[in-house]
Amino acid sequence: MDAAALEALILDLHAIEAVKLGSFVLKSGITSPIYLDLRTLVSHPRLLSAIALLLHALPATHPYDLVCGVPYTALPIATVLSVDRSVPMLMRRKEVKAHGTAKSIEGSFHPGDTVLIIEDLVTSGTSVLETAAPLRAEGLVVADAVVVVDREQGGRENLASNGIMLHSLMTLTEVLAVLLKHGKVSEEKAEEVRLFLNANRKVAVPGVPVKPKVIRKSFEERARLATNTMGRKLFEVMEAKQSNLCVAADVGTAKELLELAEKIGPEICMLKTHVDILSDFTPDFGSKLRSIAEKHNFLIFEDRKFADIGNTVTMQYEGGIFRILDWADIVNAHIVPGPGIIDGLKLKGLPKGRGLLLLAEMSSAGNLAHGDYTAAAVKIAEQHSDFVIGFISVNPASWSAAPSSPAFIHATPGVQMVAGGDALGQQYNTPYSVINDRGSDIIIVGRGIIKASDPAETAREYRIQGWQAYQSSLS
Ligand code: S5P
Repeated sequence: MDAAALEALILDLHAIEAVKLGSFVLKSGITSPIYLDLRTLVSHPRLLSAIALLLHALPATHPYDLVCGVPYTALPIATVLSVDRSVPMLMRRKEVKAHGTAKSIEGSFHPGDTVLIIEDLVTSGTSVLETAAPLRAEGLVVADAVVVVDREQGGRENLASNGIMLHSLMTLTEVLAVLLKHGKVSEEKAEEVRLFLNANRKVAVPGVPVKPKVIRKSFEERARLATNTMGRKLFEVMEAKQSNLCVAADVGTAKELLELAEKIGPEICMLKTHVDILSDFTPDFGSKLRSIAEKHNFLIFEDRKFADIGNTVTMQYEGGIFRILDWADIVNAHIVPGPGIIDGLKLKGLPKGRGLLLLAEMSSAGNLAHGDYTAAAVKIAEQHSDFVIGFISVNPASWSAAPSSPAFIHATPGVQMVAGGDALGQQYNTPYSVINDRGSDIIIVGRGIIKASDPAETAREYRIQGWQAYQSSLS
């Protein structure tokens, strides 16, 4: 497509409000200055048809027998292309029916046929991979994907490392340049979008060599240095499952939490709970969760954030309706009350082989946990290394007083594939940056996974990225 045609197409997309600039809260809670929504194309048949034909004209590396749109937005685009160019189509079901034939791919094909994947937008490439997986499972060949807009957030590299070449009609940078040229966006807003894009460029590039800022010992070596049994076990689980992913299971009911744990269990080293947000909590919750944890070999971290005097926390840890001590392998505490809080928790937890994480930093904007406060957390941890296994950290590479023992583990919340923040002060960094630039060990991911359309597949993506980042930082 020549420059004039591309310009006209971008202006058409802007005119039908498929490209919007402002401040948008995405499903995962993140705030983005730009929003692309190509679902609106179905109301504009001429544009829809033009786009389908342009996608067909993109040069695929392999000749293809079939096309398959990524559900749902790309389905009409794929359908128009299929009908207009007489290429048979396949449909991938997003929800596989439990009854009937339970097929995830609809349509006729022969194993060995090549399929072109059609998509509206590519960010990290996850949704293209979600469609490629069941096609490949049927013996089909997937070598190329065509997309209307490449958001340039790692999708191209991510797909390439999975054997799929991405071909796009336009990139987000091109969209921005055309809108700026025609006065559809202010220079100020354009700069905001550029900053957002730059912050997210390093997203999702498994397989691509990265240069880490932090070099560390392996989890295996560190397991041998651990003085607390739960700390050692955590390192061992991470090695065994090749996972440094902890999922924050912030769902409203125990029923949902247990279902989620069962689904994502194979991908995680640890499941983080907030038991006090479960509306249907019953005393058997702990034993149910423990049996899932044993089955999938992950640890349970109750994010209770104890913050009271030693005597009170002993009761909060052991008693009440939640009886956290009975089922949580790991809990965490603020150090605001001073070392007495550690003594209290240790009194109950150590005889049961439990471990404690100290909140040395926080991920929320404007929090007060930095500098001397973080240094104090390190000091307290070192004085209680029999029970304290590590920290909730955000940027441990920047600490002036780093812990002397590599046995301490760093777990970091505020992680999504796209950097940014939510409307209530949460701040996100990417798995790459958390592990490689900031020197953490474990990524804690909540809404990035639990709000995804396929939490299990998304957890797998985060696990792979987190683990590859770790591997590239080994000494
Ligand atoms: O500083 C912190 C400490 C914690 S433990 N910031 C956090 O966000 N957390 C927790 O991590 C928070 O309570 C939530 O359960 C999770 C982040 O969830 P997300 O949905 O923003 O990924």
